[in-house]
Amino acid sequence: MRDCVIVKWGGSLITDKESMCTADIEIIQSLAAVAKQCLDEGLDLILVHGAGSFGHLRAKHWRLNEGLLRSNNFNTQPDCENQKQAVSIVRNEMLTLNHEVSKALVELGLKVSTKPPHKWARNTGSNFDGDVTKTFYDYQNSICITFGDVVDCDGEREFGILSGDDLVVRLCKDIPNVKRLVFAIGGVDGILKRPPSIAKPSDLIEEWSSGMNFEGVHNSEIDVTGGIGLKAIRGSEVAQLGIEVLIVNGSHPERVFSACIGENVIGTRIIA
Ligand code: IP8
Repeated sequence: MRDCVIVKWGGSLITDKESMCTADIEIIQSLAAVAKQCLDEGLDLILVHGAGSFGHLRAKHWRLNEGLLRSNNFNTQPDCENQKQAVSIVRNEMLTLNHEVSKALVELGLKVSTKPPHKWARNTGSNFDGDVTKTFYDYQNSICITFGDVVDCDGEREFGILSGDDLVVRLCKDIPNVKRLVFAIGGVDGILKRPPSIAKPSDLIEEWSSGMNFEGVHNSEIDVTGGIGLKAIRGSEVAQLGIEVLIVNGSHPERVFSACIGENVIGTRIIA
């Protein structure tokens, strides 16, 4: 059996986070080329991508991460009047971003198979409900892609945000031949000792385990999910399964490739 690598392309890496629904096509194409190189190396690859400016901005405005809020006065938007409309708009925005991702892979001659979470998953957190093995039945024949999404939830919440960082944990648990998990993030080389704005190269934490302090970027004005902190926590859950976990700067595609094939690379390795 071939080794499988789960790769998460961060939303802030593949989109311009400040500007609503703007994909960074150049980065997406460079990462797609890395995906092809990985297949050429004989790896199976499952791709998970974040939302960036395609999901977070509107999800934040409508507080979709809190579920249905019956007694709240929201400022309406020209194209959206209530939370339920926002749910379907964000789902469509995610499909639009996914289309850009899929297109870049297909243009390189790769076969892709997209699994939008709102069609197969329920509830949030890495323990969400959904049959991963059945849904990803074809991961050895094509690049299966999934992404952070708004999913239906039980009870009065009705809906919530399932982050790509939660999806990767379940993929690592349920797909039998996963060898490593690679987070390709935007703007930083990995987990840093000091805030990214003042950090020097020597502030990169090369090996991180839970309990170690760090300063991360989590723009809570924009993000409805957990930024680097959530990646660190989820990464350490995965490391405990005996799977290698790396966080690398996705603006350097060659680092993403090295991480995927298990070479030494600039970045943070998460250990159990
Ligand atoms: O960027 C968030 O997914 P993430 C999904 O992987 C939405 O945390 C719709 C905001």
